[in-house]
Amino acid sequence: MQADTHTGYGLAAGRWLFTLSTGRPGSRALWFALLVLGSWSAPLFASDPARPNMVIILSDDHSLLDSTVYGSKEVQTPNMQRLADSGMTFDRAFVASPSCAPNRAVLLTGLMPVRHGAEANHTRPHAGIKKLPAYLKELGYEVVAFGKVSHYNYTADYGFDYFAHDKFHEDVAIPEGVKWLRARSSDKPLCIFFGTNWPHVPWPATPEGYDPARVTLPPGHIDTPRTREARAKYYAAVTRMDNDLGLILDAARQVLGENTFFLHTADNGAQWPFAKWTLYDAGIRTPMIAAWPGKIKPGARTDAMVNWSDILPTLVEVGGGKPPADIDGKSFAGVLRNGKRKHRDKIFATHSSDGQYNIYPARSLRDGRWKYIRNLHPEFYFSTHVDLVQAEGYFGSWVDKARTDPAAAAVLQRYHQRPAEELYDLRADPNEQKNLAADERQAARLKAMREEVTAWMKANSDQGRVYGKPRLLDDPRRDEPPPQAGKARPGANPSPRSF
Ligand SMILES: [Ca+2]
Repeated sequence: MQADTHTGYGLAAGRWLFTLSTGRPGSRALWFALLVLGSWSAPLFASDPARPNMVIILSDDHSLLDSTVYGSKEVQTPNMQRLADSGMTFDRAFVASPSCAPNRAVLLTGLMPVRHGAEANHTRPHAGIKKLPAYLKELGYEVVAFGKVSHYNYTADYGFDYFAHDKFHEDVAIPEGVKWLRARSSDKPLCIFFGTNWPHVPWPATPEGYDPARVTLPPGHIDTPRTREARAKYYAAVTRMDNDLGLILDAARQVLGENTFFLHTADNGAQWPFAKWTLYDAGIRTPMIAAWPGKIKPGARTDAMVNWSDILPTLVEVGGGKPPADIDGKSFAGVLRNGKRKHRDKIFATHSSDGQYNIYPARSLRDGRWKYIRNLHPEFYFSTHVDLVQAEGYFGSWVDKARTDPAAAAVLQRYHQRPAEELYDLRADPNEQKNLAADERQAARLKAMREEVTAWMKANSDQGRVYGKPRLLDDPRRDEPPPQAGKARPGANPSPRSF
């Protein structure tokens, strides 16, 4: 990318307006400036008559810290870095739910899971909800998808003009999508989604150049040789994602030209303990980079808090439309356009379940500093594919080490058994290791955040529904994997613990 050679349109126009408005108060120049400013508010980028092409790139199960853009010195992500260098990096972007299907449905409906209905992983949203492709088609766009954009078999429900290669780890999706793009002849504005399945498991069979001895494990993990080997393979998977991103960026810039809006983000955190399927930041805080040569200042960084539900209305506004008012998402185009520093004060997130592997409903509220998590059923035993399938081959080494190592045993205990409430000071404890819910000094804060989550659930008719048959802490068979991969079904709905 060569965006650094372009003058930011917003910056240039801003300087121009500043120059005009430095006339004496009441001067004609000032009034003219105000008039122009007023006319700028809608539609966005009104001075650019063309609807930009849009390229949306989704990675799968990628935790934010595992990229150079967010500070990693170990994982190589040069293509994320060059996209970030040419656009705006979001330091506080969040998914609405930390697993694939619920959160991808948030992207494609602008609604939170409790409203779109795909609360459990591997489920589809309610029929009849207007989807993202429909909004963009109304604006004249051709809307296509390659790879994992919604959730495998449900892609057809979303109304893309064309989609292909949406099966599990159908890794030809990205090169095939690039080939399609290079062969395209339509002059319609294009919104193309690319969903790489990397770095979702199964990770590559070898570390592909990463040295297991040199990886850094996240705080709160158990250090074993098998964990290090798996971590290095995960890094290899991240770099495969980054390679896919590079293919897309190169082709899109060549084929679609300068007036192209790019957005790259990940659907949820990586498949590690305390990440995917959890409401810790490793599960919900997600990489997000937007670039638009000449429109978004290169190398910008923002701490405005945004949520995945905000992407749909943002794309509608970038495409020249009016963002819908009856959804949960709110357009953050103003953050892109002029560096507006704030977007949301609070981020709510929800998690329900994943087949018979994980049935653990939880809700969270996060502001700029504090995180409150409510585990609706602390009597449930927390499990996921990580411990029940062990396909990546390291969790057994955690169990082995916990037999003789009290610190490792404490990690396992924290993994499987969670308290009713958790409260973290993210400024002092960004890795959410010290639960302050029992700290008397935080009693008022805990009460306020508890009440806010209760009110949010009530306002959204959120019943805290349990999907599937939970594993209970006192069940001696709780560690047995399900006989087969199960689809989530509505089960008996025990009352969530009340507050
Ligand atoms: Ca995912």
